Amino acid sequence: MISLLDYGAGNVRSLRNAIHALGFTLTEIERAEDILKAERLIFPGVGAFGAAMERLHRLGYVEPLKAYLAEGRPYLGICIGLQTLFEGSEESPGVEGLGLIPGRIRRFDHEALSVPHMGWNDVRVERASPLFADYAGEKLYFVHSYRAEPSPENADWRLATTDYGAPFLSAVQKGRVGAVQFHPEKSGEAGLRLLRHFLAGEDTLTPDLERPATRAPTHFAKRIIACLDVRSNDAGDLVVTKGDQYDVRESGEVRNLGKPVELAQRYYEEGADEITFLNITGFRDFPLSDQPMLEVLKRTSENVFVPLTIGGGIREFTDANGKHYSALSVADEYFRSGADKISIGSDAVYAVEAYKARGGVKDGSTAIEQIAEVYGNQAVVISIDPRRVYVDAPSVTDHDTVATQVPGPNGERYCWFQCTVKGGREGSDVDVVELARACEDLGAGEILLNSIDRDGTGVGFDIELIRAVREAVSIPVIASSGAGCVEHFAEVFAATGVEAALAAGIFHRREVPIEAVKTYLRQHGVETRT
Ligand code: 1PR
Repeated sequence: MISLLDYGAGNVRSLRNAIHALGFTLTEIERAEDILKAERLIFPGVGAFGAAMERLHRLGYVEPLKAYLAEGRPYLGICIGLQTLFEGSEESPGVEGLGLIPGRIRRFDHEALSVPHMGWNDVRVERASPLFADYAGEKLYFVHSYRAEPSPENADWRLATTDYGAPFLSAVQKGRVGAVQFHPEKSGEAGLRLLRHFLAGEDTLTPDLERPATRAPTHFAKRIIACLDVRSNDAGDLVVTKGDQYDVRESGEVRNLGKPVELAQRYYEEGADEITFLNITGFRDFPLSDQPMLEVLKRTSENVFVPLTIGGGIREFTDANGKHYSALSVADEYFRSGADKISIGSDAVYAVEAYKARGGVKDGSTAIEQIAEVYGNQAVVISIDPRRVYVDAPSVTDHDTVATQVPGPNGERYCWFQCTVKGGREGSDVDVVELARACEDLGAGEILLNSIDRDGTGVGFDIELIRAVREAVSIPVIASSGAGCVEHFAEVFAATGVEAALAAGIFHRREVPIEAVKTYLRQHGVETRT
């Protein structure tokens, strides 16, 4: 009997799906007494350390969980499920953890590194464990801003380490109690194999499973993301579409490049590191009444075991009957349907306009703050739709300008990047640099940086735009819009240092396979997941 400790704070649908896909059945921990009845317990902690501990206390789970762990019964913690085994965390000062492992969790150095550590990295397995019995060095998916450091006090727990700046504990195990910092349910086939070992009961450390300790450094990969812009066509079918500079119609018809669930499955099999769905008419249709889109997400998450992001329409809303929905409740529904991250477009611009008007003060009122508080910063992506505004000189505008190599229509040598809303239909007085900075301050975990000028053109990413944003924030940045060939990916990574690059048209039209992008990048010294 496998029991899942889900305290209702995030998306554990993907873990449930992975367990079902592996042919196992699950029971849910519904009350404190269920914990000591469990035969094998999985705790996929999500969100912040303090919030997780607070919920465990509120539900009366802390004492039975400590008792279960003290008896050394089979346990697999994931992410926060690893961190809560320690005494405490810098993330939530004053909050006690379960205290099974000595030491405290600390934040990554965000001065030196892009934080969260979000993406695919290797693990260095340092002891023999059935969990890693057939691990062949594949990269696994991590997303976290805090980590446990290896120390003499926790040496007897140390199972695997990973380098990000310095080494951190990516897996711990003592007896039958183990935990991993990465997400096996989001780590493709390699993650599923590891999960299967735990589910099948092969969890005791056995001395005959010798694994030579390796000292090789691990390497964090650049991510390649496939993006599906989704909307209803005029016949009412949900289709993947693709625009040129955001115009998705051709001869009056919405372009139809395929069915969302099938395309997402194809990209998973072809090696996409992540898949993003953008509900591009979400700004006008209320997403919670858009059941087909939620269905797409549910069906995709049953068989796709890499991170899924969904955007479009995340904002507060009052329906025709006067019922009010918060942005958080819209996000809740997306997470419940299988999203790992949500992306906010138009509403982020409105939030930053209000934040500027308040003099850059956070008051907890924005969707970014509210969703990040519950689901963690890493779950909140800001999708920016900027457009170039050319000027003759920096002095004519208050906005951050760049000296451009791509002059304007009248030969202008400077431009700023204006944020837009409603899929580029309306401009704002916020530029990309101030938007990115403000959203980072409000608690966003990642920036998805589109470009209306480059979208669908295939002429390459807008390096000047991407560099300006990459330099302004320390959260990960995804370069998007304009990819036309493999060389464009190498160029954007080399010139800007972004963590990920996204494309749509060339993948949908099968002009460039994802694997060709990765092979080319590896040949040019860029680390990717194979
Ligand atoms: O404003 O929170 O409701 O979110 C709406 C979302 O829909 C935003 O993330 C916005 O970027 C997106 N969106 C709105 N209208 C369009 C459109 O195309 N008419 N699509 C749109 C944005 C940009 C990327 C595209 C890349 C790569 N599409 O998603 O995939 O540009 O394309 P390429 O590789 O073919 O060049 P809200």
